[in-house]
Amino acid sequence: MKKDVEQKGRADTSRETVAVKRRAAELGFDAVGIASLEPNAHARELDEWLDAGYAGTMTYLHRQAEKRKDPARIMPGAKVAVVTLTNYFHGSAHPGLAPGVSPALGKVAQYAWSTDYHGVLGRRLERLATAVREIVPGAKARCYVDAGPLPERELAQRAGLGWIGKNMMLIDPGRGSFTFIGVVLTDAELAPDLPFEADRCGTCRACLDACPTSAFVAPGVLDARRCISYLTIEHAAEFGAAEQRLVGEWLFGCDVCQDVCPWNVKFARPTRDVEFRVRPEVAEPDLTALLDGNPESFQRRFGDTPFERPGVAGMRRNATAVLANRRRARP
Ligand code: B12
Ligand code: SF4
Ligand code: SF4
Repeated sequence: MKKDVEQKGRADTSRETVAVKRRAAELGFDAVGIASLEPNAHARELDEWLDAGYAGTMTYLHRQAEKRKDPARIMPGAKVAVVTLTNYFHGSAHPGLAPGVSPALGKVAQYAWSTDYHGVLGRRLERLATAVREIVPGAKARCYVDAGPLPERELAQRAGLGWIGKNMMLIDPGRGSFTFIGVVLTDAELAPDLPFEADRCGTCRACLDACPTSAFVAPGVLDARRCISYLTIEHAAEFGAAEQRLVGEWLFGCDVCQDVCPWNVKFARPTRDVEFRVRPEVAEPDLTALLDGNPESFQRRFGDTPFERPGVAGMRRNATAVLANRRRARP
């Protein structure tokens, strides 16, 4: 009798798991997997990374460390993470920025070329959480995208969605790494997938060699203080002279360690997701307009875009740096 109940439990679990995954596909997620929530096997790497000071001014990473190391503590009673990937690749990079075409335009990382993904994915994940509650009556479900104390890449690897490359990105073998990760934590008994154990980087080291600021201190170890993405988005202060030079041509974020990755070159395909349609005013913004630093016009133009994170002062700092670097580079 007990065996029957156990077997029925397993059958229901897999039926419910299939239903949740099907709903994720209907909602527009490109890939979905289920991760178990045992303590993070790479907790030591996180401690070493934080102790080395590589997080710079991102002090929230220190505060969140204990939960990141033990994701079951994030939501009381949570048993699994439903982990999703959403492709944001837009294909050919920066058409307007060919040399000499328009010196007044800024270079922006692809993930920021459209409306802020936190809002778009947040709404989709809310719908997925509602679906989990419907499919497993009585279940609790909470969603996270980028903002919570979750080890998102680690959970995606555990959910079988890809491996963590030498550039630290989660790489899906069929799509590359230009993807957002979004997570629903739940106490529903869904069946975990097998982790993605293979490391498909092999002997390649293209990302490590291409990084314009030599920000990788070792494969898979990034000193964020030298990373252009950190400097232009997260760094909470004005630039010193050395920092200003490090950002080079990049106004916001950086894609170099992804652009050179053979898994992106071969497998990344442009998204057809209408909610991630390219907005020219964020994909290639006018640098001189950012210099004026007017909070009202900034809010009107960029209030619903990723530029909100550094804000009007941060974007003015970045634009000043790019223009200074261009002046220096002129013969
Ligand atoms: C802080 C942060 C940053 C910082 C620090 C980046 C870094 N490499 O740590 C800065 C501002 C520099 C940054 C930049 C970018 N970021 Co960011 N960032 C985050 C954030 C909020 C936390 C990451 C973190 O905890 N870093 C600390 C390090 C130590 O932890 P970790 O990256 O999780 O690494 C773990 C694993 O590597 C594991 N580990 C170590 N060794 C091994 C070995 C094996 C075999 C395995 C399995 C695991 C493993 O241990 C580590 C600790 O748990 C996450 C969202 C989140 N909540 O996770 C987004 C996130 C990682 N960022 C993202 C993106 C898109 C970017 C950029 C591409 C944006 C851009 N174009 O400018 C760049 C990429 C730079 C790069 N090469 O990493 C995406 C990545 C999606 C993906 N497919 O991987 C995330 C997941 C946000 C999201 N929800 O989509 N980011
Ligand atoms: S995002 Fe740019 S600066 Fe940062 S590690 Fe990658 S290539 Fe280097
Ligand atoms: S560029 Fe090469 S080493 Fe770097 S993440 Fe891609 S496959 Fe791995």
